[in-house]
Amino acid sequence: MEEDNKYVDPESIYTNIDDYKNQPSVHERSCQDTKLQKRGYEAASEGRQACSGNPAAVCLGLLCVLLLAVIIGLGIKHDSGRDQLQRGYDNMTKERDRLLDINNNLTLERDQLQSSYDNLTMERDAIQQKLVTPLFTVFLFEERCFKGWKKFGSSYYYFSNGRKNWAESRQYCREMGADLVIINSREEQELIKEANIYTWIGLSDAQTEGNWKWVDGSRLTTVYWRKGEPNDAHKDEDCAVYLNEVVSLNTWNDIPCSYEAGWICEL
Ligand code: MAN
Ligand code: CA
Repeated sequence: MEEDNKYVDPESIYTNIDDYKNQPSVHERSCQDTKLQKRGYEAASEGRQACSGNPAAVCLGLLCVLLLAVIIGLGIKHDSGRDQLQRGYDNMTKERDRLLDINNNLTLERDQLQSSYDNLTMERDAIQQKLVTPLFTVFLFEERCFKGWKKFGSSYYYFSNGRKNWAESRQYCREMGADLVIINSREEQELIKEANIYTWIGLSDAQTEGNWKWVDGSRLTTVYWRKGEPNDAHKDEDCAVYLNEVVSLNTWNDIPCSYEAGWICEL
């Protein structure tokens, strides 16, 4: 029975008005209750209900914890995403460097190949010049021999049938890989006796009057002018012909280059 009376209405403990006036607010009382609870007061059960039973505070606390968890979670996620990006970036950088290396190697190989190719081309050209060209030239010589070319010494000679002016005659020879005949020996001078009466030779002073030069630019070594020639008659005789009508070996005359005559090519 006494057990039941242990609970005392908190307000009944204030015995006078001052005490009543000084009575704590509801909250203060609630905390007093807590204190009482701590002291093992029997009203602990009610006090517990009043303090821990504040749902707003609990919810706020829980919300804070949840928010904290979310923030930490997001932070971790953000960190892992950033790490992933960093790893991706690192991998890309490595891959780029690897590709740059490959590119450099390929460039080097290409340059080496180009260099080898250039060298081979040069070697081929050298071999061609040493071997193929002379063979081809000999073949052409043989062909030409059949068509009126005559071998004498180390040269081949072509005696024309038709007539052309000096420039056209020379052009004909050049198209055959030859040029108008250059006479620099008595033997050559004698050989040409077989030619037609008027035959162009590769001698001209068209560039500078009186300065006779062979078509290869060389000066005269042996001279076989007719007596009184060259006389540049009418001031327009700049090309030399071989005049085959005379018995003498001195057969050259200068005449206008526009005349038409036979010609001799030498190769
Ligand atoms: C004569 C001489 C030569 C000249 C010819 C031109 O034969 O005067 O020197 O070249 O005429 O036809
Ligand atoms: Ca003359």
